[in-house]
Amino acid sequence: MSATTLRVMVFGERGAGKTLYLAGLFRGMSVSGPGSVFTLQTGEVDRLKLNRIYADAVNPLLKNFPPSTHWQTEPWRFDCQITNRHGTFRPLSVEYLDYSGEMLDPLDARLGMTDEEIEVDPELRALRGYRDHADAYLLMIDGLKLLRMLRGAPELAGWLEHYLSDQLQVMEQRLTGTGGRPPLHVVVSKWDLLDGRMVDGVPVTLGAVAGLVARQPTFAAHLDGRAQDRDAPVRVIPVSVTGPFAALDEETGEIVKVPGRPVQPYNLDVPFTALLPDTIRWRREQLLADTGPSGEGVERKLNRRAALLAHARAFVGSARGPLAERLDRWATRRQNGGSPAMSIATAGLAGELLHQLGAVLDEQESRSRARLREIQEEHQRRRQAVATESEAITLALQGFAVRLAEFEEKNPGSLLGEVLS
Ligand SMILES: Nc1nc2c(ncn2[C@@H]2O[C@H](COP(=O)(O)OP(=O)(O)O)[C@@H](O)[C@H]2O)c(=O)[nH]1
Ligand SMILES: [Mg+2]
Repeated sequence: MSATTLRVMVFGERGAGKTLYLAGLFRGMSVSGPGSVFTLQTGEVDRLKLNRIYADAVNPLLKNFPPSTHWQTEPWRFDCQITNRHGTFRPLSVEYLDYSGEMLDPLDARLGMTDEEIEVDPELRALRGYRDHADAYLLMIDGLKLLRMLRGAPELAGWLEHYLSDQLQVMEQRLTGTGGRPPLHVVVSKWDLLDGRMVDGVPVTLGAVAGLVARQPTFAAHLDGRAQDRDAPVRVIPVSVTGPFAALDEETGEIVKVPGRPVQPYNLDVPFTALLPDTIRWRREQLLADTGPSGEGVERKLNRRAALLAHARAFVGSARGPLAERLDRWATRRQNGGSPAMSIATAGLAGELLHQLGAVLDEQESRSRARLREIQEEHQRRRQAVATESEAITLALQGFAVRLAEFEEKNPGSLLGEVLS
């Protein structure tokens, strides 16, 4: 168990690539590499399952890719772990809910479910619970479908708008009123099939795809809503688990393995890396907006109080449970009054925490643009020195900020809307 847990609800049609993405993400981040600050760990059974899915997918001797997952709502839980001579630290956990795509439409005739069955199905109930309490959404767009749509397949005309508005509708059903819309990462799968491919004499680029997504009418309205309510940002992130090892068989329209070509994963870590920075920035913005014009003054006053500062620092190392939920609780308690001293103190704690982490993030981003390699080496050295949970989460966050800055620099069109300052 780690100090902070972020819950991610994964949206995507059957076959979009959700499960293989999670298997590839775990595979890539569970082994330490140059520049990595921590590794991902999971329970023994899940580790074996994910390894199996990944191994089958990249095994040239198995002709077919593994079949899609069944009706289930078991989250995959990944712990970020730093191990050194001081001990083992798990500053952050992320839970991904990877369900079968058709669970969002249980009335689909093929499933043959009755109203009654839908009402009582425990898996569907768990899915609704997750929707209401997710800290972030990962919306996967099937890269192969996108390619076919771009090429003008008649059965896919209007598919993107329809698909996006279906998923957004589910997100908008969120029942918990607090906190607004959490970060949304639109992940385009199977990027190996799309990247640079010529369609109508123009190469497919991330900028073009991000623009296309942002122009879909329902999605555009959603982006406007987020900007107006100061909700969390939306990113578009292209990923590939296989790289050139997979290819499109133009005759059958199927994805096939190409033995002999390398497996080269692409950007699998980026959606993971963006989770904590996006959550922190968003909550900080909200908190500052909520406290109004006098908010900064209040915050400054509170910052001078040494006891509060010490509490805020200890918070990162000691608190248990989902980060966003705790911050929500604090913010709501403050808004609802209660004892004035108490509410100011709790607001101050949340504010101070966000302030500290936000400052770490800002500083790291501006530095990382300057000297990536040097910073990675410095992080490696500091990894050895981590002695508390609080140092562990700060270092993990700095690692995320570096990777994210690197990605954003290469992909300037990936951040949609004007939500982040
Ligand atoms: N070319 C390519 N194909 C992929 C990639 N990821 C997944 N696929 C294909 O998409 C299929 C479905 O993936 P899966 O993860 O089971 O989809 P899910 O139903 O969303 O969980 C796989 O069997 C592969 O054929 C990728 O990165 N590149
Ligand atoms: Mg699946």
